[in-house]
This record gives sequence, C-alpha cells and structure tokens, in this order.
Amino acid sequence: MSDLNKYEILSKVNYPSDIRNFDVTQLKQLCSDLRNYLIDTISEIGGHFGGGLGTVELTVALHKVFNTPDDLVVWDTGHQAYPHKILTGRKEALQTIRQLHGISGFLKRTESEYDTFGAGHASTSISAALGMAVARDINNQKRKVIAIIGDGAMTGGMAYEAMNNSGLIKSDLIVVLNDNNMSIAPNMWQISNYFTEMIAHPDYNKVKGQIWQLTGKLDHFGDRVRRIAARLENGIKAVLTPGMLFEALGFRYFGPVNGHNVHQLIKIFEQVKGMKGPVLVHVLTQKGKGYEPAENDIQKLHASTPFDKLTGKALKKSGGNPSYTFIFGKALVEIVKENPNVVGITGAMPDGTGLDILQKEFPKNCFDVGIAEEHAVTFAAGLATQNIIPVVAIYSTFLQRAFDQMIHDVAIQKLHVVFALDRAGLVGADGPTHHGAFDLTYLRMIPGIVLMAPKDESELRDMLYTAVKYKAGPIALRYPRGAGLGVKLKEGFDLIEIGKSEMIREGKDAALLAVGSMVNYSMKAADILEGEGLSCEVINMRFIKPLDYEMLDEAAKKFSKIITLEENALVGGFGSGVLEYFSEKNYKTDVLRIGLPDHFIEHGTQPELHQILGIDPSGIAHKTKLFCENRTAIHEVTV
Ligand SMILES: Cc1ncc(C[n+]2csc(CCOP(=O)(O)OP(=O)(O)O)c2C)c(N)n1
Repeated sequence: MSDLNKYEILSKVNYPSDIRNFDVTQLKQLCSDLRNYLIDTISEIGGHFGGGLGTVELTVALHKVFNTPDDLVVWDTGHQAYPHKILTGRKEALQTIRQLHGISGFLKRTESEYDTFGAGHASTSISAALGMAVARDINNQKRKVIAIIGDGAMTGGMAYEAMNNSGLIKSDLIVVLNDNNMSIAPNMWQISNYFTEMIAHPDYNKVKGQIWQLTGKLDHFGDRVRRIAARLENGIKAVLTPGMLFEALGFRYFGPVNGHNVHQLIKIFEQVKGMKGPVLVHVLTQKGKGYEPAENDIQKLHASTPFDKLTGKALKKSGGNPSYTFIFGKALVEIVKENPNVVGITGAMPDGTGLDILQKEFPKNCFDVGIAEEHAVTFAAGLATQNIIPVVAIYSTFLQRAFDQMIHDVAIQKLHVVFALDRAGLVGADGPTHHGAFDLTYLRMIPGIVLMAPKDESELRDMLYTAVKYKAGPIALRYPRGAGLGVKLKEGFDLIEIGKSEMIREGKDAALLAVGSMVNYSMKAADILEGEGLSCEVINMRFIKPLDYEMLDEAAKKFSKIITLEENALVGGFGSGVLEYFSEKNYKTDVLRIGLPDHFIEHGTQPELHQILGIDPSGIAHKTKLFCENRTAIHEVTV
C-alpha cells in the first residue's frame, strides 16, 4: 500500500479547511499528489478510476472556494468522487474502498458529513441540490448549494426535470457541468456535439472575442451605458453561446472553463459564488487525465480490477469461465442473425450488458439510448407495437427506474418486450445502490409478465431464445454478475416450456426449490446434507412467474419440509410466491425461505456476502438442517 508520507503536500491535508490558505502553486502540487495517490492506490486495489482523475482540479477548487461542509456539494452518481473522499477525511480509508467493511465506492451520508447526498445511480444531483437550496431558504440559512453533474448523467431525463423546476423556483443554486464528452462508453448526449461544434466554430470565437473587447472598452463610460452593454452582452451571449439551452431553462450560463486549470476554476467559482438564482458553470475535463493508459482507453479504465501501473493492463490472469454477460451478448448476435427484426437496447452500458458485441456486428440492430432507462422501456414498447422484437438489456438495479414504464407502457398493452436483467442478485463491490436485490419482487407483481432465471449460462441462451420466440407479452430473464459455471454450450437453442420447472436431483426428506444462481448452490448444499444423512430433492424452478403449480402440488404432497432459495429480497420474492400459492391451496407443508434479508446489504465480494448472509452452500446446508430438525433457522446478519 502507498505510504502517504511520500506525497509531500497531500500528507499535510486531511480536510478542506487545510487547503483554504494554499496559494495556486500549493494547490497545483496538491492536484499532482492527489492524482498520483489515486493511480498508486487504484492500480493496486481496483475501483473507479477515470472519472476521479478527471475531477481532481474541480474537487480542489470546489473545496477551496466553498465552505464545505457548511456549503453543500452534491456529486452525481459518485464514481468520480474519489478525490473528494481523499480531501474530506478519508485519505487512508481510500485504501479500503469497495472492500468489505471499507468505505463505499459511491457517496454515502453515513460515511461523512461531506457526502451530502447518497448516490450510485445517475442524474439525481440537481434534484437533490434544489431540494437542499429550497430547504436553506425555508430555514433562513446562508449556505451555498452546488451540484456537480457529468455530461453522461445529463442524458437522464431527471436532470431536465430538475433544471426546469430550478428555473421556476429561482432559488440560488450552482450546477457544475463536468463535461468530459464521455459516459462509460462514448456519450449519447446530443447536446455535447452541439457544444463541441459551437465552441470550435470560428464565428463563435470571433464574436465572443468582439463582445468582450467591446465591453472592455465601454468600461470608462458611465453606469447606464455599462448596464445597457451588459444587457446587450447577455442577450447576444444567450443567442451565441453553448449555454443558450440552459439559459432557456432559467440558468445563467458560464463557461466553458478548462477543468484542469485550478486557477481558472477558482476564479469562476469565486465569481458565481454570490450570484442570485440558478447558475450553470460548464467545465471541460478529460476522463483519465494525467494517466496515459486511461487517457488512451478510457472505456476500459472507467472502473478496473487491479492493474499494472506502467501499462494499465489488468493484473488478473485472463481465463476462467466466460461471464453471463458475454454469453448473453453472443447469443443475442446469433438470434439477430436469424431474425433481423430483433433489436438490442442499452441504457449507456453496451460493454456492461454485452451489447457491445451486437453493436459491432449489427450496429443498426443496437440502440444505446444513454442513461435513460425509462425512455429505453417505452422506446421498446413503441418498437413492439410495430412487430419489432426489442431486447432491453438493463442491470436489475437500473431497471428499477423504469417500473411505471414496464407496467403502463408494456404490460397493460401486453407488448412483446424482452427484458434481460444483468447483475441480478448481489453484485459485490458496488454495494447497496447496485445490488440487484429487488427485481423478482418488482417484476413478479406485474400481471401477465413471464419471469425466468437460468441455472447456468447454457440455460440463459435457451431462455433468451424462448423469450424472443414468445409472442404473448412481456417476458424477462435475470442472471447474475460474473462468470458462468463453465458448462458446455450446445450448438443452437432449445425452446423451454413456459412455466415448467426441472427436477435435477431426487430426494426424500426435503425439497430445495431454487431459482437461478441458487440452483448450483443448492446442489452443493444437497451434497453436504447427504453426508449428514439428509436426502434433499433439488428443483431448478426456471420460472418465478408463472410458477410451476403442478410441481408445487406434488412437492406439497410429497414433502413436509420445503425450502425456497433465491438471490433476491425475501419480501415479495419467489418464496413469497410459493407461500401465497400454498396459502390459497391450504397446504400445511412447512416452508423455509432462504434469500436476502429485509435490509440493504453493504459492499464486499460476492462470496463474502453470500457467506455472511448464509446463502452459500454451507449456509444453505446449515439452515436446511436446522429447519428439518424443527430448530430455528433464523440467521442474524450484520452486513
Ligand atoms: C441510472 C443509472 N444508469 C446507469 C448507470 C451506470 N453508469 C455509471 S457512471 C456512468 C457514466 C456517467 O457518465 P458521466 O455522468 O459523464 O460521468 P463520467 O464518468 O464521465 O465522469 C454510467 C452509465 C448509473 N450509475 N445509473
């Protein structure tokens, strides 16, 4: 681990108050130390990387000019806030970031008073900051409120809802647009192209220069002339500058400013600090700034596992089983080859979802809509009305955003939209904002939807194929983050009968009814239990909706002990569905539900979390044994 003493200035800084008397030379040195410390640490332990390297100067300038934590700085998403964490009392703790019991990779109110608003999902900062600004007005306080939002996060509709409302309310609010022209993938923000073109246009620069010259010359005239000139300048600026869109929404626009010039940033923040009403400062940054491998391949180094500092290459040996994501991406390409009416849709996550493979092979069949999950779903619904088959590939956690669209735009109209939910279950280091803990709950309640979870990557392929062939309405499959089980993949695909489970191990003492990732764990648990004299049947449920009622009827007759297993919140999940059915049928079978408890689960590796929660094979075996012996199986967990 990095010895902090080797960073000359940073070693003396623990909180923002330590930098407020620094001169520009010291601040520049601090920026250099911050950057080196980030590179040294993240190359060793992994984590989000590119975004933070791009916000070093911005972070320093904000904490220098504003009186944090009394002034409220609200970061969007949070992956770019590592420099902020370092400057706000978490310098040493950075070395534990995203690790079990370490600090979070995102913003977290319980972690620091400087983290004014929890984040992880994008596009929330302006709304939250406006709420804080209005609360400040109600409470008669004086503090400043500053939101920092990336150009990627600006593809999310909520940012516009918030700006529109800010323009109406006119509360004092500073929004910093951190524009690096990148999301994780190349950004889908149309306005970004418009900025780039406008700023580069010679006429814009000529006229801008002339306005400034003119207003400079007018300085020696009287007040009235200066006021008219200022109005004129604002008027012309509004029409000619990239800020005209923001001005239309009621913001005063400043910029663009070089986001790696700490001196300029301080100057502009000092200038806007006392202004009335909503202000937008447009800051141009470079993702990965100061680290060549990241500057050259920023998509790869948005977030990373540990890597070689010199080359930027991952340290982890490649090999291992292909991921569910990769298998999904490849399978979709095979399906599109067969049926060109199938299209893939991603919300700014082509690499994360495996749709990058489709994007390369069939670019016309692939749509990256930006961080706009709500739009993605309704866009898919529109496509489905015209007999196109959309496969919407969104992480379980991000699809939460589009719940109403799934009900209102897709399910009520029984439209054939395929939902591919990656990262279902616990995702590991990203923690509670990113765990896919709720999709079985929020999908299971939607009338008419079909909801599946594959036991392995081969079944994922068949389920995707089945979903594309199924015409009767919405159909979803959910699968976990990470490597598949390494099962052999067959050529082509098989249709799976809707609503039919698969018995994969016979037993006589108890039945383990398992969903998705829990099938493999249940098989291992059954092995352990066999050794302890307990014979367990294992059923791969395949379908959470519709449930295999025939199988449930038989199981209820055959077994006095049934255990349901899912990597989803127990509240409202698969096990709840089984209990609802048993209650309707008045079955008296004892049911133990194993899954995620009713609290948010912190970050750690997937195996660590599974073990702590008692949903790994030995935990399952332990709970099952207690249950079968009529002893309590309630597992107290602290994660
Ligand atoms: C609702 C939602 N969808 C997707 C993501 C995944 N995601 C995390 S960061 C990111 C890109 C953000 O781009 P930008 O706001 O420009 O920040 P930058 O990384 O460029 O600093 C995306 C798509 C997310 N966090 N939230």
